[in-house]
Amino acid sequence: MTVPFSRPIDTATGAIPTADVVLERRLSDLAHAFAETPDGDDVVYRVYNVDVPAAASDIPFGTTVLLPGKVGDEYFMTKGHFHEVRSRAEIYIGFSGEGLLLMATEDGRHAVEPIRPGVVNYVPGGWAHRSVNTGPEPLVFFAAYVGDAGHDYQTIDANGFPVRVVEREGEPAIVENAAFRPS
Ligand code: PAN
Ligand code: ZN
Repeated sequence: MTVPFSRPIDTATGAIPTADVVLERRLSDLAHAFAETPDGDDVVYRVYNVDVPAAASDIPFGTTVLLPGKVGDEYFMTKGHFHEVRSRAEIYIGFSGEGLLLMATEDGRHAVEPIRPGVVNYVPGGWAHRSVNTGPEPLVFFAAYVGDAGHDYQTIDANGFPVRVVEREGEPAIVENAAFRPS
């Protein structure tokens, strides 16, 4: 049985000093995600996770620190995933920076919501989710989800997202992803 606990989070930097897992994703981990082939192997994002049991009765949570940058005209983004158990929902809360949350269903519907300080995003079951940093500072957000959700990265690796976020005349623009293949 999980006992009550608290964990401090630095909401400016996103760091959870007592995180159980700290993941680092580099350009090489996202090689096929961008339209263009990335140069070099910069860090794109870090994830700080606090482990609780992977059960429907628990709520794992953590932060993501998505660095500013672009590959060609496409902004840095996370790999993106469906939850293995498709019905499992998630919430994001923006802490600092500015970005977009792309969401998509397997049959190709999509939605785009802002990630910014003080805004809560609700990701319903069945919607893949990928965050994109459209600003000059790190995008920092908190995430919490149903414990038995699991993470399916393969479907996004294979199909992509229906849209991409690119810079056009200094502003973020949502464009169709020519490489997208619905399941
Ligand atoms: C988030 C993501 C995190 C990193 O905690 O896992 O932002 O993105 P990827 O997992 O797509 O690399 C979440 O949605 N958890 O379920
Ligand atoms: Zn998720």
